[in-house]
Amino acid sequence: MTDFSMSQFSLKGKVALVTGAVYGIGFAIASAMHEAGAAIVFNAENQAAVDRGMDAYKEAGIPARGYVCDVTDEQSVTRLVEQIDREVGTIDILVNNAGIIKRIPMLEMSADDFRKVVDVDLNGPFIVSKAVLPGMIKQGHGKIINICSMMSELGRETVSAYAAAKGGLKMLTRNICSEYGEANIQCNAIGPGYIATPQTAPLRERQPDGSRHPFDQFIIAKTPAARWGTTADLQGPAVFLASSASDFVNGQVLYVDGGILAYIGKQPQ
Ligand code: NAP
Ligand code: GCO
Repeated sequence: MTDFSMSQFSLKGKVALVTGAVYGIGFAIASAMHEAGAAIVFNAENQAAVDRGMDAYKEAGIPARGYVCDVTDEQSVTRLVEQIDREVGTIDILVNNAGIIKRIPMLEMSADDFRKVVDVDLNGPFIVSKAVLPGMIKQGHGKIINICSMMSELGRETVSAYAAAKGGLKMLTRNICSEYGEANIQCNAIGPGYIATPQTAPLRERQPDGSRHPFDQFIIAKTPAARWGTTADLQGPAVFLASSASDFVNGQVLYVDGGILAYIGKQPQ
């Protein structure tokens, strides 16, 4: 007789902070965690973005709380965590979702642009994790989920800063696991493939003649599933990594990529 129960996937009674979860992948993950029983809190850089998010969660019937906070601003993040602790409770689940990308050939990219991408995509997760960990350690458990990328494993033209940051985020994931696993903290990552969100919209734009964007065709050929991912494809994996069903999973990157990393790519017809 097994002790297994589907309740292992429940997030009931948990507080989940999803950074930058106004729309896109973060909003989808927050929605799934709500469905699994978690109380949802999110942040955005400004009040207008928070308001947009609150409208979206209200329309979805999700009682989320939104806070203004730039993940790169350590003092603002400290205030955010203190405010959530007072108003909602200790954060049990952190999803480091907020991120940016700048697609610029390296030789044309300024050091300032490089720093901005690394600041949001790598320093941000460090800053927020550092602020959230003490509460998790005090309560004896915590889940951190970093949103990595295909670029945690692969490079491509024009995304040097993003790839460097997402590669670093994979190693930050492993290091948080290493330092705090004994405190019953599980830190894992999700590595989405190519997902249809505003961030990848430029790569999917129809051409003037109505044909598919060359990069769109490229990704279809590189993906065994022969499609772009949707934010819904990430919801189950996120709930799994946030739940007690994954308590012995630590330091891992779960690639949700339709098989891209396993596939050499469809040969041209
Ligand atoms: P997105 O549509 O661009 O959304 C990113 C969110 O992060 C936006 O709400 C953005 O706010 C917010 N954000 C940016 N900088 C911030 C900061 N300093 N502080 C707080 N919030 C900030 O991106 P997405 O496609 O949903 O991707 C979400 C995450 O998944 C990112 O980390 C991305 O790198 C990663 N990812 C995406 C894909 C994909 O194919 N889409 C694949 C792999 C990984 P604003 O709207 O105000 O800019
Ligand atoms: C790009 C894309 C990718 C995706 C994602 C893939 O320009 O190559 O934006 O970086 O956002 O990270 O996993």
